[in-house]
Amino acid sequence: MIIEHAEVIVTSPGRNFVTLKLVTSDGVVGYGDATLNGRELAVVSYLRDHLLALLIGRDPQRIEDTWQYLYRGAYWRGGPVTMTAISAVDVALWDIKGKLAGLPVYQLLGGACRDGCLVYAHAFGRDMPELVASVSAQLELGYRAVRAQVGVPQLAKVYGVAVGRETYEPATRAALPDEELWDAGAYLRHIPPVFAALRAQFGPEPALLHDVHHRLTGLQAAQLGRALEPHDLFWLEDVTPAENPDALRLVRAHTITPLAIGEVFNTIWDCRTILQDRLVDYIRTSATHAGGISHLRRIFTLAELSQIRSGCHGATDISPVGMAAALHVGLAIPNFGIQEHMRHEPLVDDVFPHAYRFDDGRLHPGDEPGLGVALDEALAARHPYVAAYLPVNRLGDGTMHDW
Ligand code: CS2
Ligand code: MG
Repeated sequence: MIIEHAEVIVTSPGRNFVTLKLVTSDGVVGYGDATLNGRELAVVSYLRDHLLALLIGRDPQRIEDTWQYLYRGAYWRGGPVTMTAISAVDVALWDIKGKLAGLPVYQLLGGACRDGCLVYAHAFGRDMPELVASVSAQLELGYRAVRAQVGVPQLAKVYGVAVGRETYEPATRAALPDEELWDAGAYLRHIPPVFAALRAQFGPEPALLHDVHHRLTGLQAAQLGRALEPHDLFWLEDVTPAENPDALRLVRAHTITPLAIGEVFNTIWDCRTILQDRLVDYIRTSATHAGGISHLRRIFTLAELSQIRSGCHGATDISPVGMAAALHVGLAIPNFGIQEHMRHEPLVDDVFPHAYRFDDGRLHPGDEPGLGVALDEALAARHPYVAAYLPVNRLGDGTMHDW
């Protein structure tokens, strides 16, 4: 049996998704998520112009060899575009292997270590009343963990808070990125009372998370972590830009607030220092951007040595294929922590019918052979790609900052 057909399907049911489809000579189909928010077409080209021809004729069951062939064979290695493309190939091959075995992928990974994967939902509000209502709504849906993002009075727009729409979708369909303004001082003054109010409202039970989204210096993050300690957050995410582990070292030295980082990491080598030096409590790498299922397992195994748990990225720009891959890994590893579950719009679920199900605050990947996700190609074709960019962030004096 060989890989006989390979194609990249780009669709935009409300937001852009890139999906790799592999078909074996026996007609078995495998899907991989190749979505890189704001830079989708770079991955499409990497796959279509450089990788697909290399896959035709290969044995689809040689997953690791294919991973190594594509990773070491490129010479130029790592980074989001290359690794998202390789991740999609890896996930599609695991999908095929599960279908060939008649087993869900998690069974191929050693079977379930838990009944389901604890997930966290997104809540946001421009102000406290809206945020409280949003957190309540997620708790009423059955979530036991909720990420809370809130507007900052001095800032017109802030990460994680939708303005003028029901759901938050950071990538805007426009010819140029949206520009946002950032004021760390205003943010640092505003956030601790917000979580004091959330704890007063909801008590100690719900797991509350917050995403700083790469914007603080080490010292600012240490100040925030320490100020939030009385409110017992499940985690504070991306407190500093992920590429600087020394900033995290400073944060670690000053606060016991749990830290999570890694959604922008693309290989185990990106994660190595922060895992070996225990600079975080959760690692957020995803199957879509960090080397697929094969590599995600390696990252979580290294994390396990430092008692660090998984906290996979699961925003709406991780497609249902990528979400399913994360859930199969999450069900099968001993050091699962939590899975982000930013729900897709119904139309996305129609384009990507899937077996994973929400129940009692957890997601289970289902027991269909492979990943348990399909792609309705006719419906996908009705929603062509639309150029979209993630916002950029500037300080008050115009200086570019991390978004
Ligand atoms: C965020 C994402 O979900 C998260 O934790 O960091 O919304 C992130 O901004 C997007 O995935 C970027 O495409
Ligand atoms: Mg994040």
